[in-house]
Amino acid sequence: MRTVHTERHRLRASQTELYGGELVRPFECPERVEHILARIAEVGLGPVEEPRAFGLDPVLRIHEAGFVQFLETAWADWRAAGYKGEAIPTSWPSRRMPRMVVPDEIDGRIGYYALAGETSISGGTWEAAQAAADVALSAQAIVAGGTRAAFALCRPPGHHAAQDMYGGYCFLNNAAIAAQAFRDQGAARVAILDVDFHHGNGTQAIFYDRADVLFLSLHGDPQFAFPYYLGGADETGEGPGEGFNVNYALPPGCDFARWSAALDDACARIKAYGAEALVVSLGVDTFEKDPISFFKLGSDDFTRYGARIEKVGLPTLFVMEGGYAVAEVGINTVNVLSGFEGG
Ligand code: OKP
Ligand code: ZN
Repeated sequence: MRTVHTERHRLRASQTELYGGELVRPFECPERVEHILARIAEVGLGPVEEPRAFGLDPVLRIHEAGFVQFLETAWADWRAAGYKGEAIPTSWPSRRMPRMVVPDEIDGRIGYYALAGETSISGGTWEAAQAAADVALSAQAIVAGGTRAAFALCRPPGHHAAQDMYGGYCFLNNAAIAAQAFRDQGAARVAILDVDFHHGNGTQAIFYDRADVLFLSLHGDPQFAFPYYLGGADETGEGPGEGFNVNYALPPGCDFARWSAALDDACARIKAYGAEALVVSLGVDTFEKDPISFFKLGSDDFTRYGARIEKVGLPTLFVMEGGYAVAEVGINTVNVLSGFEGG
């Protein structure tokens, strides 16, 4: 399988994550990608290629222009305000504050666009996020060109980012941007299967009122897991999108038997939908040793489920999302891709 990757992911090098009241080194760190690349080489998965630059047009098919402008200038604006640390919001437009006007001052703007406070913005964040979108679009072009599958080794990840929200380590929704590219190139129906441990709230929000993109997510029940405020099984879409959003909210301790039963149901729905392309939001934080998650998949289970996804029979784009057991992230990620190839 061909992989698309760029060293520019290293520009996302935040030093702080607000965690338990402390500023810790972010779980979403550059080493994650190094482990994946090393494993790709070790097993001989296939070539690793540079992305090309697609510019902002495909990004703006998904994200609001004001939000993109915010991301582009947030770090400079934060520095200009005289702050010494990385950019972290402290105010939000919360439930009883529905004014929904974008403030001018940076503290107001950052809180307006943030969905959570763990994700610091630092120098280079925008450049890396844009590079990750180019990685997704370049791998999408490989699949659209007739290759059965490709791997977009995106970093930072994307599935928590919505039209006008960043957070949960995500800035631009790489999978959504790629899915929209399939649509814009003529695919009538596209499915997005999100197997990251966390609910893909951003992807759900982006496609919630649309029937042309089916979104399915297997994740930790939001009663117990980030992002907490979306991801229930009762969220099925709205308007024309009713019936085209499927959430599998799974309990703490969920093992492969239970998880893969949900996967099989999702795969059957993707087939019945008549999708012409499949985008997989591939997070490997379902692993039993993941430091911030609570599922119990073993490394061999990733191989098994890669083969099951292959059986759906569709042109498939894998887009990297989470996975924080850094030493095993390469093994688990490449197991999914090898399992697909052997499926
Ligand atoms: C990003 B992706 C746990 C806090 C969790 C954010 C997690 C973001 C996950 N105490 N904080 O979906 O892997
Ligand atoms: Zn995750």
